[in-house]
Amino acid sequence: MFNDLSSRLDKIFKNLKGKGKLTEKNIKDSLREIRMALLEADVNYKIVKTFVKDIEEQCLGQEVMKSLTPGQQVVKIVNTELTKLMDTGGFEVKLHDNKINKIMLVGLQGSGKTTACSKLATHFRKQKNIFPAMVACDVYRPAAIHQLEVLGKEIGVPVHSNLESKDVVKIAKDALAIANQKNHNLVIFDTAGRLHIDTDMMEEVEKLKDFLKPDYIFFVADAMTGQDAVNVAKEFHDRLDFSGVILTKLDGDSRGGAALSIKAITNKPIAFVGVGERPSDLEVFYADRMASRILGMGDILTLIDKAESEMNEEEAEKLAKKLKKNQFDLDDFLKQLQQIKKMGPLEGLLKMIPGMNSKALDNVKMSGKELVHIEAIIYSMTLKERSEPKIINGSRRLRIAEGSGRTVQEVNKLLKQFEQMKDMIKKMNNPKMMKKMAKMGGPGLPEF
Ligand SMILES: Nc1nc2c(ncn2[C@@H]2O[C@H](COP(=O)(O)OP(=O)(O)O)[C@@H](O)[C@H]2O)c(=O)[nH]1
Ligand SMILES: [Mg+2]
Repeated sequence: MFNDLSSRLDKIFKNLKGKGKLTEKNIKDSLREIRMALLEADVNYKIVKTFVKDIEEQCLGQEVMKSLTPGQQVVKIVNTELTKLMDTGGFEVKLHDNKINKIMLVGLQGSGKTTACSKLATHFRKQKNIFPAMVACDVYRPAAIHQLEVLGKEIGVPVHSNLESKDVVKIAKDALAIANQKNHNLVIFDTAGRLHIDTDMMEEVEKLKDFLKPDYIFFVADAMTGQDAVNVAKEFHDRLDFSGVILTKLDGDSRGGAALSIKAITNKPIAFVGVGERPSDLEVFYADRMASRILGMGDILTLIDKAESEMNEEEAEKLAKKLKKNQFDLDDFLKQLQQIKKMGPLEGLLKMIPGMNSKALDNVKMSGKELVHIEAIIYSMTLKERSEPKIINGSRRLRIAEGSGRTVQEVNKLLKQFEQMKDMIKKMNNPKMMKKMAKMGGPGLPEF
């Protein structure tokens, strides 16, 4: 995500690192480079101009903080300003379980609307008492209707569609009646996009909006299209006054321009970001976290959020208790690994941990295959061995290795890693931290 921009900013800050104090000259030099970096990231030039001016004023007016080096000071200022650039002061989707909440998605063709429907359904379904359904209002392409139906099947969320009709208002009306009958309290409407802004399309979505009076309209924008996405956002905003933006394809090599310009141009927040093609690849957007991600500070909070929503609260509590009493056993260890697996590709998660640059990542890469091996080893143990790993002597190790089709060395390695993890747990006794860690998959991700 925003790799070019991140590495350019990193270089600028590294250059400042060697400087004893901030002078007007080194600030000016850095600002010139920040300006270039942002322009190259396809950020709107007017936004860049104001941004750089704000930073300059702050840098020059800064009291020299004893605790920070000049480089750190600039990073801090840039971080704050980047956050401001994307922040609209908190945005939250509030759903009510005693009415039908209506969400409508709009945007150009290929921006990711249909995928986003399934992502939102997956996301909100995790909330207690929310039962989503989806509606295919992209009526011009049978393939689009089919796509939503396939996604619906995949995630187990019903889809209302009507291949015979081109009347989106009628389809929406029918869908609401069915939702009412079947007690669905969240209905997400997929709409048709075009390759470019087009009067017919706009009129249709306006008509649908007038009928539905949706609780939220999200404009779905493809981050890869940079400034174009922002221009289109403005036109959609002028016509529809949408509530927020879902910025998709941030997992690709996008330059960052869209993310950094959309709020300034529309004054509407980015509500969610799409980070992959799967229904689970959606993250709530937080300006401060995105800023620190851009600055390569990782995004530990997103990681925790992700883990929290994947792991049920009760399990986490139970584990936290066990960790506290130092009763963590191999079964828990296995559960943690499976948890990690469920959360998605490990690398993606590891990247969110501050300090995990690509080099560090190479050292801790654990492929899905290795996880499968570990599972096999633990499954080959008896229940007693799992809860009391101390009893696993030489002959037991041999038996486990044979049973799991792995080597004794691998069994030894696993037991050693488990001991290390336990050791770390022992050293930690902050209950709050414990709970967080438990949710995250143990005290730090195990190194393999
Ligand atoms: N990598 C990636 N691909 C995405 C994301 N969101 C959507 N896509 C892909 O983009 C293409 C267009 O998405 P679709 O939902 O059909 O767009 P629509 O025309 O707006 O409905 C599909 O191939 C999706 O799999 C995302 O966040 N990341
Ligand atoms: Mg579509």
